[in-house]
Amino acid sequence: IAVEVPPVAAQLPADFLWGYATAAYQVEGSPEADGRGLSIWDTFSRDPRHTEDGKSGDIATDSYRRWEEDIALMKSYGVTAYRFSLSWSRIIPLGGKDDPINPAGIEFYRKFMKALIANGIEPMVTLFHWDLPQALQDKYTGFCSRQVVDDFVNYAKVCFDNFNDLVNLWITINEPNVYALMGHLVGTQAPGRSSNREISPEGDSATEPLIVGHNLLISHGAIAKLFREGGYNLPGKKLGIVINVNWGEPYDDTPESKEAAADFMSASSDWFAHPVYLGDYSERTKQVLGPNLPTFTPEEIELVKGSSDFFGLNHYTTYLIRRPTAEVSTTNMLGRFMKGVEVTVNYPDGTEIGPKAGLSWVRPVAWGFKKLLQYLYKTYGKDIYITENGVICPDENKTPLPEVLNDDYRIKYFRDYIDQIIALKDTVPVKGYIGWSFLDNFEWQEGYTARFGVTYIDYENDLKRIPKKSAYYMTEYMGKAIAKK
Ligand code: GBH
Repeated sequence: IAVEVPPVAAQLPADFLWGYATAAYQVEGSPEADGRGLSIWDTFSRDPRHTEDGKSGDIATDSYRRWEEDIALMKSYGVTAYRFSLSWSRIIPLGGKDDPINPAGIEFYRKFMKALIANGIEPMVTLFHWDLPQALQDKYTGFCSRQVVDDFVNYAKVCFDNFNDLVNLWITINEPNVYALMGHLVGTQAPGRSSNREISPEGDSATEPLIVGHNLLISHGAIAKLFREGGYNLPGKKLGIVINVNWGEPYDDTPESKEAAADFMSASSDWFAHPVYLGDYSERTKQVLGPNLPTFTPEEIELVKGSSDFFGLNHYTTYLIRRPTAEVSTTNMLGRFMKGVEVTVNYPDGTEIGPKAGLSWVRPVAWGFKKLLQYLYKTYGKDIYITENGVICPDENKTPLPEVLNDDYRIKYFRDYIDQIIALKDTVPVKGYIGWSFLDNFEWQEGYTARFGVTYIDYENDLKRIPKKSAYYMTEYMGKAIAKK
């Protein structure tokens, strides 16, 4: 595929990290290979009612077996980093601190990381991207219980002991806010607990997401303490958390909409970022999330405060925020969660905030990204890594080969978003940009029907990897935009 990239000056620093992300359960497959234990995503997605196409991640993109081919492809893209996650139940099949370690799991990830490094690609490693060992869910309801903290810290220690010589950038948790809400309020992601669901309601969604969030925060704090006090925090190494934050723009100029938007931001970023960067839940978060929000002890406030070396940001889109009205009913994850916040994509005059994409929640709105970056730096004062950003083209799933490879819509999205980073380069320190995703993959509740990759996966033809036009474009564009070493 031929791409035309306009001339661009090298404006990003030579050490700017650039690459793509995936997560273990979304790409690996081979759920039973080499002693791996089951995770809550195996259990959840093997029930065909839980995914759009009725399929599980049993095969995914088969990356557990095709890792050499994947690394070669990545190298051809010219990336300097790859963000991926470790499968907890490959490393400790039953998950707990007294359970045996699986040497084959460790061996796999070591050879994988060594191969990345040998190809000039920096591993950016997430410990937990949602695939909790099923045994821990069964034993004490997973993150609903405080017991998870010791098991999570033990798993982190096993990872630090075995991989720290190969890893400079550690991420503890991917999107704790999404895990808590989708798994324990909406119930459309594992462990699928929701008292709001019509089919088999489980748990108490008024309290559980908040308890899960709390236990995730304490786990993160305890892991950061281990990292720093256990001698792992050597020069050049960093550890942080990744939060999913969309920008909430006031729907109109009224004070009500402005307050609603501030509430939205508070419950999306402050909920996790305030304890981590500033200490404790913010007053506004306490108000918006209400009396079910657990309280930290003074020791826990200190444990969690300052526990992330950077702000890891997964960002996809922007919403318009107003106070609720009778005629609009909110289906959005956060809108369901917060009283007094209505999430919409239509302005008062009916025009839309951005063009439709291949999934309803992910409209491109690059100016919202710019406002968000300014807001996050002003509020939390940390270096930012973009750890996920991406989109699906309209009807991408219904478009056949070879037209599907012409993903100009994705190219425009990436360009517009990266251009915001360049525009802010002297005022907001963004240290890296990781696109979602390297490959089309198992998109959780959407199954294989939502294709976020710069690489097309031909599910009908032995999972063949075919670079989309965006892959070629990004290689050219980032190759020019990042200064040479
Ligand atoms: C990320 O989540 C994940 O980290 C990644 O694994 C995933 O593949 C990728 O993005 C693409 O989805 O019910 O209308 O509120 C993104 C955060 C939050 C986006 C939940 C979809 C549900 C839409 N997700 N949200 S709604």
